[in-house]
Amino acid sequence: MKIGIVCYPTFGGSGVVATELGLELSKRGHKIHFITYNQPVRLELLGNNVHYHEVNVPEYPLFHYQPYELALSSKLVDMVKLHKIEVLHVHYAIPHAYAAYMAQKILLEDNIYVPIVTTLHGTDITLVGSHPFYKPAVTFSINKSDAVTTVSKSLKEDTLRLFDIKNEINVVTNFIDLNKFKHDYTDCQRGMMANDDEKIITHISNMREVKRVPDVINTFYNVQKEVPAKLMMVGEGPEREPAERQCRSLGISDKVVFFGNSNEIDRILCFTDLFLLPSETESFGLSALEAMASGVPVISSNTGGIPEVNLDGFSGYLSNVGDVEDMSKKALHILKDDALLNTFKKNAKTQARKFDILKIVPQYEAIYEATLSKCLKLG
Ligand code: GMT
Repeated sequence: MKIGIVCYPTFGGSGVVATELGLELSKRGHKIHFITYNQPVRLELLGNNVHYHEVNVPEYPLFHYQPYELALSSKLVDMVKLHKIEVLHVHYAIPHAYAAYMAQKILLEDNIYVPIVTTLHGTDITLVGSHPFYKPAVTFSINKSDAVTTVSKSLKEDTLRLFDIKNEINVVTNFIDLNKFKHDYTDCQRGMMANDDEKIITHISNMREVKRVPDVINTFYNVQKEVPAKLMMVGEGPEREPAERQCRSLGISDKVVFFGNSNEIDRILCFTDLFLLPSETESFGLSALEAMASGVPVISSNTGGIPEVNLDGFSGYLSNVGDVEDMSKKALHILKDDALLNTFKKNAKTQARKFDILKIVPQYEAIYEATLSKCLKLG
C-alpha cells in the first residue's frame, strides 16, 4: 500500500509512534510518505520505501498567524496525486485531521477518494482539543475520518465523554520495537554516570506542566536520603529551568544530570534502575513502555491509560497523582532490595512484550485495508 503519514516531527510521543509505525510498515513492503514541516526526529533512514515531503509555510507579514493547515492540505493534495497515495494516516487531531479532510474534499473534485485514518494521541483530546475554541472543528474532523483509533482504552473513554462522536473508535495501543531496547547489561557504561553503590533513576518527558516535574524531583529527593542515587532528567520544556532551580534549593544539583533532548534514550535506559512518570494525565505513557522494554520498572501515577501499561505490583507501582510520599515509599521498596529490583526488571520486560510492534502494526494494516475496501464498495 502507499500510505501518507502526517505527524508532529518533534520528540513528543505521537511523532515517535508515527515514525516507528512508518518504518515498520516500510519493512513490510509498504511505501511510506511522511508529510510534515520537518524531518521527524526518529527518522534517520530515507530509502526506497520511506520518503519525506516537507510542508513549507511561506512567511507573509500580513498574517499574524501563518496558515499551516492550508499549506498542509495543499501539500497533501499534491503528494496524493504525485505518489498515488492510497491512505492518509494522520496522527494528532489538531490540525492534521482537519487539514486531511480539506485535502480529501479537494481531491474529490478530480474524482480521487483517499480515506483518512485519524489516530488520537491524548492532549489533542484531553487538554487542547476539548477547549471550546477548537472543539467543533475537532469533533467534525473526528466524525468525518474514515477510521478513528485511540492509543488506549482510557483515551477512547475520554474521547466519547468529551465529544459527540458518531464514528466507531478502535483502540490500537502504542507499541515498541523490542529489538531497539535489547541491552547487554555489562556494556552500559553506567560507571560514567554513577558509582557502583548508587542507583540510577530516570525521568524522560517534554517537561511540560502536565508531567508534574516537581514531583519527580521531590520523589528523588526523598529516595536519595535513604539510598545513594543519581537522577537523569531527559528532555526539554518549560519546566526544565524551574526543576534545575528546585534541585539547587534542595542541595541535590550534584546528583542530578539534565541531558536535554536525546536521541540516545536506549543508552540512558540501559543503565537505569527505576523510571519515574508522575504525570497529571497521560493517555498511554510511551516513555514508560520504552523504559519497561529496557527492563526498567516504573513508578507512575495511576491516571489515564498508564494503568493499561504499567501493572501495579508487577512492572512497577502506581500512586495517586501528586502523592509524592507514596511514590517515594514504593521507589524505596524496590530499590532497597536487589533481588526484588531484579524481579521487577524482569517483569517490566515481560509486560513490555505485550506491546510488541509485531503484534500491533498488523492491526493498523487491517484498518487501512478496511477503509480501502469500504471506499471501493462505495464506488
Ligand atoms: O505528552 C507528551 O509527551 C506528548 C504527547 C504527544 O502528542 O506527542 O504524548 C501523547 O501521545 C503519546 C503517544 O501516543 C502518549 O504516549 C502520551 O501519553 C500522550 N500524552 C498525554 O496524554 C499527556
